[in-house]
Amino acid sequence: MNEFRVRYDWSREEVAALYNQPLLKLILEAASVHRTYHEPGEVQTCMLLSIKTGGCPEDCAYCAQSVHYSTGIRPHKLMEVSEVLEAARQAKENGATRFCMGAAWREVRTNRDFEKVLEMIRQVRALGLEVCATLGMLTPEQAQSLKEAGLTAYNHNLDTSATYYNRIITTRTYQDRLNTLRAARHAGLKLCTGGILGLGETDQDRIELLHTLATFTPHPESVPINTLVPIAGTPLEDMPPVSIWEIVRMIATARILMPRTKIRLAAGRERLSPQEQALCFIAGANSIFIGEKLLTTPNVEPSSDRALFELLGLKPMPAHA
Ligand code: SAM
Ligand code: DTB
Ligand code: SF4
Repeated sequence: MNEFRVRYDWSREEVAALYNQPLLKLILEAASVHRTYHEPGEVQTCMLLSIKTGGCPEDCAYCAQSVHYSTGIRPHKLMEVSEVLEAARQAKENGATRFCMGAAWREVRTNRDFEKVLEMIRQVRALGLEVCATLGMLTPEQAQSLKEAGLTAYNHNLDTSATYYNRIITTRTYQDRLNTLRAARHAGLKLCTGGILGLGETDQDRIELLHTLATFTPHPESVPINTLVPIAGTPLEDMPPVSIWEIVRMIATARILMPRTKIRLAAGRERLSPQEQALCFIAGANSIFIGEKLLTTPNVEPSSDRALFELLGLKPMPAHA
């Protein structure tokens, strides 16, 4: 029995106390938890593909793909199964162990497009990759179909606290989000759900989000920590960048609260130096998005990531670890 027990009964006060610790103490504690539960040299490598881009009816204030803002992205209807399979093959060749497909949908409709997505999942899974999808809201039946097609995990971010949520999105509720997560879990899918820093939220909101995530029983299998990629034309285009110290504080607290979870240093990594990224790995991050592009914005250059892995002695975590 180690001293860092996996707990689901964290109180808001306990989360706040961890979060507000002196930073170095917090990092060191997180690093100890990390070493207890994970192989510190392994980082999960996920490749994202936007299988349907733009034209989304939701009004998420950070998003390039909402119809409510003119952001200048090129919309694209659902891709063909063969194109997606080719991208997945390349992802595997480039060292990815998880392939994540994103669609700019408010919710899944049970129609021919959904059938196509199920076929994409079957074919990508047959390559030996973990498959994740993020398609908006799901019914329990749709979640079940995704599971049967071989989906590993479903991504559906809570983004921020329940309190701050309606300042960022007005076209759905926090409870809608929680319902989809419940449907996904009930179908036996792993959960990938996290947030975004830099939406104008307070420390209190971050603590509230961490508390919500850390009291999921069991914990989400992965928690992406994104920092806002500001998109011209959206209401949040002029938000100031989030400091590395805030990112590290968020990652370290998440690591202590959810010892077994993969904590992903997600969007916004492009802005961080190798030193800053190393600090995030020390604080417990053990998953990243690789590849040239996220959904609509550039990611870290693959050659820089190869150099970073070489420099820090990191290797990709095997699929289904
Ligand atoms: N439409 C689906 C949904 O919202 O669940 C799936 C795609 S959506 C783009 C996936 C997630 O990407 C969002 O929940 C949000 O957390 C993240 N995201 C989108 N735009 C972002 C941005 N500009 N900066 C950081 N994260 C972003
Ligand atoms: C997640 O947490 N971040 C990813 C993925 N899950 C779907 C998306 C990041 C999007 C960044 C902005 C863009 O490229 O449009
Ligand atoms: Fe649509 Fe998802 Fe973008 Fe919100 S985050 S506007 S739901 S694509």
